[in-house]
Amino acid sequence: MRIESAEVIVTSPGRNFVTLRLTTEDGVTGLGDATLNGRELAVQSYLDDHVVPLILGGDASRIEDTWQYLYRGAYWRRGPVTMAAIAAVDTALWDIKAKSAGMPLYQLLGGASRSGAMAYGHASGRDVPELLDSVRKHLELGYRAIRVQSGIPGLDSVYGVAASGAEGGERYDYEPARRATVGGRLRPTVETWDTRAYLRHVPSVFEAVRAEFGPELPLLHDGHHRMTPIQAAQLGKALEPYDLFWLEDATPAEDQAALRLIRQHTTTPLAIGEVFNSVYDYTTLLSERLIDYVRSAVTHTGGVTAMKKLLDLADVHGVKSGMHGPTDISPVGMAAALHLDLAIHNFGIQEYMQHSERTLEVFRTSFRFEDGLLHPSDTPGLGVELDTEAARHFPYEPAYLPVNRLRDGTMHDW
Ligand code: GCO
Ligand code: MG
Repeated sequence: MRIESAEVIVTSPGRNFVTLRLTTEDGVTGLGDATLNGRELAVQSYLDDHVVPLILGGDASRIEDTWQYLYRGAYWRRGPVTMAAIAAVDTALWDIKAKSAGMPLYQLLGGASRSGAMAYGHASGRDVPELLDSVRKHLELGYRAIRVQSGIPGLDSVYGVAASGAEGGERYDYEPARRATVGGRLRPTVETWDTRAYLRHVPSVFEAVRAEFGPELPLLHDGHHRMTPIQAAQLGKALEPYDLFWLEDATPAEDQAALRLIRQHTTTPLAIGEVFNSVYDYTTLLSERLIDYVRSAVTHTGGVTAMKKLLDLADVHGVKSGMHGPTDISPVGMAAALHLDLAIHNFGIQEYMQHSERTLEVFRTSFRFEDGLLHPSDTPGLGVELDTEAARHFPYEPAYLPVNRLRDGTMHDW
């Protein structure tokens, strides 16, 4: 089954997406998500200029070999751009194989291990009353687990908190990247951060949420890499009374060993890895059981093949999945995650920020969100198609994630 054609489709229905479509000589198509928020065109070029020419005419059935060819053959290994490009090819080949077999992808991955994948949504508020309303709204939407992010007194804006109300109800769900201009030039927006103010405030937020919604509701929180290890340990400890499902990205985790310090001080479960792009980013974290959930997405970690291997390694060490699922993971990437979520043994939870209606004009999905659970559907393949004509109506618009500076102007993590 030869790969006859490949198209890299960049479209911006509500936010930028990069999608690879492969078509075989007998007309079977497969899709792969290659979206890298704020750096989309780098992946488009990596695919168009350095990958597509090497796979055209190749055997679409050789998924593992194609993965190894693109990973080892490039000489330059890993990195978000490379692994997003490899992910798109790999996912598209799995889509083709499952369609050709006449079955949904999860059946090829071992069949269903559960009835559905528990999802969590993003509640946020600039203050506690707004946050509590957002939690209520997400419960009404059917979520059974909720990420809680809050404004911080003294800080104008905090990443992850919907700019609702004053900004006309703009939902954070839609898109964390922004188009902003400074002096007429496109620039990332700049947010000001104060970790001590954050650490003083967050426990009171969870005190209020628990008081309102009780002890049962699984609550998650994202630290967005902003704390030092000892600050993360301090927060993890302070949040223990509120029994979080997880504290995510508590500290920048290129320094995997830093998680040892956090682990020594707190039993709050830890989730890490949405910015990782290979299993090698996790080796210490997994072998020493320094985390409880793997946050990587299929889209950023080399595809279904690589993600399955990573999650199997995690399972050996008692670590579960918690795949990244914001709106900058396209419906194609989300569908790929859901097939893995349904099939693997060590499923934990699936992040699910619902894509906008505009996005769904371009991506025709078949996965379902019912009663707090996601199901990829039994459509053969991934179960997503891309409407090329509709995609043309939404040209690429450069947009960047915000950058984060301390009050004195020092660049900070986020
Ligand atoms: C999450 C992430 C998002 C990211 C965004 C970056 O947990 O969903 O932290 O908030 O910031 O996906 O592209
Ligand atoms: Mg996150």
